[in-house]
Amino acid sequence: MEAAPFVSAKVQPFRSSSSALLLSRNENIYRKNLKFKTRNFSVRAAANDGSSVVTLLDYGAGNVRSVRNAIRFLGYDIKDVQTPEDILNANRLIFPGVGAFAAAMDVLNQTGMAEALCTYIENDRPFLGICLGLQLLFESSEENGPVKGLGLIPGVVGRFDSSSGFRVPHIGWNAVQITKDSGILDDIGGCHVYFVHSYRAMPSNANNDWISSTCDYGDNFIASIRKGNVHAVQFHPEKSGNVGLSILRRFLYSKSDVTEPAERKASKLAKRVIACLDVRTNDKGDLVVTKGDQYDVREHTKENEVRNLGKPVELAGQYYKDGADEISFLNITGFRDFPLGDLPMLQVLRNASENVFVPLTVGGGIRDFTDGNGRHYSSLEVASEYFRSGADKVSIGSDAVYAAEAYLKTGVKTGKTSLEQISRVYGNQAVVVSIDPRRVYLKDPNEVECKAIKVMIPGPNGEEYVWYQCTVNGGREGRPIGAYELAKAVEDLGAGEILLNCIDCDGQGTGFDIELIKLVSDAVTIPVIASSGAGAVEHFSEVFTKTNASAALAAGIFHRKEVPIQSVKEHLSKVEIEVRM
Ligand code: 1PR
Repeated sequence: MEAAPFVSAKVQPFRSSSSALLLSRNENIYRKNLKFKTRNFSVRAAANDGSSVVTLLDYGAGNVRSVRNAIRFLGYDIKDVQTPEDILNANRLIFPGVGAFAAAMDVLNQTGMAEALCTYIENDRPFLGICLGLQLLFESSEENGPVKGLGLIPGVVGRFDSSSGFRVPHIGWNAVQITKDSGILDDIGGCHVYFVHSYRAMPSNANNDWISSTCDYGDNFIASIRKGNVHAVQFHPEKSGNVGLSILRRFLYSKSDVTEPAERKASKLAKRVIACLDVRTNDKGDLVVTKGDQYDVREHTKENEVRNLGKPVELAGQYYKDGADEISFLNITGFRDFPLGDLPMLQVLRNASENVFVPLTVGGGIRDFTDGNGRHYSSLEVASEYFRSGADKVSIGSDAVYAAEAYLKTGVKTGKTSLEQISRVYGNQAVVVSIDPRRVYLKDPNEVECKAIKVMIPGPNGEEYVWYQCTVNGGREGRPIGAYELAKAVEDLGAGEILLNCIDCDGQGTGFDIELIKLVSDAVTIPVIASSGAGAVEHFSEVFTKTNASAALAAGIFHRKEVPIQSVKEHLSKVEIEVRM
C-alpha cells in the first residue's frame, strides 16, 4: 500500500511551564499569539521490519493495561516510551490516550513528548492513536477548555449534544462507515466496534483528506483518520473483540490476515448483552461465582453453603468467546471486606483481562476506608487499583446512595464523593452506579416523598402504586431514597451509566421489571443497563422494545447454561433489534 504524503494543518507544539492541568483563557490567548513554525515533512516507508517490538506511549494518566494485553496477545513485545527520543526512534508507535484532554496535553508539553510526537507523525512513521490519542491530533478541544491540541489535523473536538435524545457518553458497539482506503480498517466495514466517549471530532472540508471512516450517533462524527502510515481511531480496538484484534494485527504487521467477522450487517449502535459474575469467597475460602435468588446466595440445604457456579476467570473467558458484549464482576461482599485487602479479586481482574477483549466492569467496596493500622485509602485509590488491574469501568453501589442522599439534602456538590472524584480523574464514562432497589407497594402515591408509579399488576394487598426503595450493603438495608431520585442525582454527580438491578426480580427468571426500567431510563440521559430477572430470550426483546435501556444484563441463565448468549443475540437480530454478532 502506497503511503500518501501529507502536510500538517498547523503544527504548534509547545512546552508548558505551568503545572496547572487546564489552560486558562489567558494562557490560550497568550499561546495564540506565539509564532509557531509550520513544517513541511517528508514521507518514509512503513516499518515492516519483522521486529516484534511495539513502542507504547503511556503517559501514566490511566489504564492502558488492556492495550498492553492485546499487543502481547498478538505476540508482540512492548517498549515503553521514557523520553522524547524513544518516540523518535520507534518503529511502530501506539498512543492509547486516556483521561482528560487538557491533562494529557499538559503532560505531553511538559515532557517534550508533544514536539517529538509531531515530528514522528510529520515524518509519516507508523502511528496508531486510540480514543484520546485521536482527539489530541486536532487543533483544540472543548473538554474543560478550550484547550489546544497537537494541531496536526484541522478541527475542534466538541461534546456530543444530548438534547437530540442521544445518550451521552456514547457507550457501546457502533458501526463505522469506511470512507476511503483505510489500510488497517479495510476488512471491518459492516462490523461493530466498541466506543466509549463524550467528545468527538467532526468532519469538515478542512480535514476531509484525513478521514478514513465515520460513525453515526446523532452526529456523523470522525471514527478514524488515516494518512500514509498515520492512523488513529476513536473507538477501542483492544476492546472490540476479534474485529479489534484484527485491526491491531493489521497495524502491527500490515500483511497480516484478518479474522473474517461472522456478519457485516452493522448499521447503528447495538443493544448490548452483558454477562454478570457475582463474586465472593465461599466458606472454604475460595473465590467463586455465585448467584442469588432475590440476593440470597446460600443453598437452602442443611449446610447452607454459598452457591458455587464456577470460577470467575474461566467463566469470563467463556462468556467472551460466547459473544458477551461486556463482562461485569461484582464483588458482592465488598461492602464489608476491604477490596484492596481482597487480592484474589484483583488477581481475577488481571488474569481475566489477559484474554478478554471486551470491556470489563468491576464493582463492590468502592468507598473511603481506613484499615486496622489507621492507613486511610480514598475511594479514588481503590478505583485506581481496579483500573490498574484491568477494569475499564468501576461500579459504585452503597457509596453512591449515601452521596446522592447528601446531595439531595443540601443541593451542594462537594467534589469529595467517590463518584465525583473518580469521574473527574477517569471520566464519567468509567463510572457506573449500581442501584439495588426493592419494590414497596402503596395504596396512595402520596404516602412517600419519592416518585411512585401506578402498576399494571396490583401488589399483594391490592395496592395500585409502587415506589422503588434503594438499598445498601447488598440489599440488607433500605434507605429513604427512590431509584428514580437516585438515578437523577448520580447523573448530576458524574455517573456515566446506571446498572439497574431489582431485588424482587433477581434470579426469578420471570423477566425484567419493565416499569422500573422505563421509569429510570426515561429520567436520565446516560445509558441504563437493565438487570435482574432474565429467564428467556423474549425477555431481552421485551426490555429493548418497551424501555430505553441501552443494555441488558443477566447472570443465572448464563451460569446455568439455560440460555446461551448467542441465542439471545440471534433472537434479538431476528426481531430486528441491532446487536453485535
Ligand atoms: O455496595 O458498592 O459494595 O457494591 C456491591 C455490589 O454487589 C452492588 O453492585 C450490588 O448490586 C452487588 N450485590 C451485593 N449483594 C448482592 C447479592 O446478590 N447478595 N449482587 C449483590 C447483585 C445482582 C445482579 C445480578 C442480576 C442478574 N447482583 O447484578 O447479577 O440481578 O441476575 P439474574 O439474571 O440471575 O436475575 P457496593
